[in-house]
Amino acid sequence: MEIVILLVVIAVVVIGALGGLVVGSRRRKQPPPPPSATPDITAPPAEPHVGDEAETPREEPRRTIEEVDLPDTSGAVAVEERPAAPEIEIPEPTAGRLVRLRARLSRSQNALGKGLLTLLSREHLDEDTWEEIEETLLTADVGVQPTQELVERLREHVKVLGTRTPEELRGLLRAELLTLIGPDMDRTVKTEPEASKPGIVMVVGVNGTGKTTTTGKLARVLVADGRTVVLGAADTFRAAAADQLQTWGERVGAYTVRGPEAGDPASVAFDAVKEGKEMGSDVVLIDTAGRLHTKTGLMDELGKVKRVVEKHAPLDEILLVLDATTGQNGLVQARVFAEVVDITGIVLTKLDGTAKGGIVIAVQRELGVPVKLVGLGEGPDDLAPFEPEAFVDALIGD
Ligand SMILES: Nc1nc2c(ncn2[C@@H]2O[C@H](COP(=O)(O)OP(=O)(O)O)[C@@H](O)[C@H]2O)c(=O)[nH]1
Ligand SMILES: [Mg+2]
Repeated sequence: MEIVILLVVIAVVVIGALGGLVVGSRRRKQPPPPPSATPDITAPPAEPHVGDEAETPREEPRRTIEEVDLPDTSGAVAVEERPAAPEIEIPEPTAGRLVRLRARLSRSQNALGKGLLTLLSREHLDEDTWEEIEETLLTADVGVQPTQELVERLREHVKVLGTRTPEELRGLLRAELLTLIGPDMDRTVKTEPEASKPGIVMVVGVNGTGKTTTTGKLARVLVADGRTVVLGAADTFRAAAADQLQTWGERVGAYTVRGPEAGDPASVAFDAVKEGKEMGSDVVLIDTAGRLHTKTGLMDELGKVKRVVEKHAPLDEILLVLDATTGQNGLVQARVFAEVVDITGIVLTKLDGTAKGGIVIAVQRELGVPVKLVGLGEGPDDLAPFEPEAFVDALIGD
C-alpha cells in the first residue's frame, strides 16, 4: 500500500515538473543571446525557479481517451502543432505619422493656431489686438524673441494686404510660422551604419521626460524601417528602468544589453556598442539616467558615457528628450544638457498633453539644434518624425 502511494506521489511530481518545463520554455521571449555574450552582460530572463507554476498542470482536467479527437485524415496533410514562436510585433510604418496623429495636437491647435487666426481676422487690428496676438504666442511658449519677430512680420504683411480674406490670413500665418520653425533644417536621425560600426545614438534628458519610452519607440521605428537594433540600458540607477527598456526591445526582437543594478553606466554603454558591432547590428540605442540633483554629477556621468563609447567610434546622434508640458523649465534643462554633451537633435515628448506647441520654436532657438522627433502619446507607435509643414498645418487647421 505504501509503495503504491509512493509511486503515485512520484508520478504526480514528475508530471508536474514536466508541465513546469513546458510552461517555462514557452515563457521565454527574449531573442537568443548574441554569440559573444560576455559574463558581465546580464543574461535574458532567468529560467523558471523551483515551484514556478509547477502546480498548474496538476489542476488541469485530464482528458480521457474517449474525448480525444482523432486527426481528420480525409482532407489535406495534417500539420504538426508547433510551439508558438515568440510574438514579435510589426510596428506601423513611419511615413506620414505626424499627419495621422495630428488630432493629438488639438490643444495647441485651439490655443495657438485658432487663437491667432481669430485675432488676425478682427476688422480693426488695433494695438490691443496686436498685444493679444503677442500674448497668445508667449502663452504657447513660442519665446520672446521669436514672438517679436513674428508679430513684426505679421504687422508688415497685414498693412500691405489691406483687406484680408480668411484664406490670405491662413496662408500668411502658415508661411511665417514655417519660417520660424525652419523648414530646411536637417531633421533626419543619424542612424546609418558604416562598414565597421553600427549607427550609435545616445538618449539623454531629465527623469520622467520620456527617454526610455522614446528609446523604445525609436527602436520600433528603426525595426519598421528594416534595421536591426541593440539597446543599451545605461540607466543602471533602478533595475526597473532596464526592465522597461528590455520589454520594449522584446516586442520587436531587439536585444538589450544590461548591467548590474547601480553598475557603471559607461560600461553598459560600451558593452552595448561592442555587442552591436559583433552582432553586425545596424543601430545601437543607448538609454541613460537623467538625475539632475547635481549638475556636476550629471556632467561627469554623461561625459564619461560619451567618452567611453567613443573608444569604439564617435556617436552619430545625441538626442535630448524634453517634456513639452514643462515649458520654460524644459528650456533650462536644455541649457544644462547642452553644456554637458553636444546635442544633435531634440525630441519633444507629450505634445499631445499641452497647448504649448510653440515650445518647438523656442527650444530650437535656445539650442540651435532641430527638433527631430515628437512624442504624441503613450502608445508604442506614437512617436513621429517632425515635419514642419505637417506640424504647422495641424496647428492652424485646414
Ligand atoms: N502622453 C504622453 N506620455 C508620454 C510620452 N512620452 C512618454 N510618456 C510617458 O511619460 C512617462 C515617463 O516616461 P519614461 O520613458 O519612463 O521617462 P524617463 O524617465 O525619461 O525614461 C511614462 O508614463 C510615459 O508613458 C508622450 O509623447 N505622450
Ligand atoms: Mg528611463
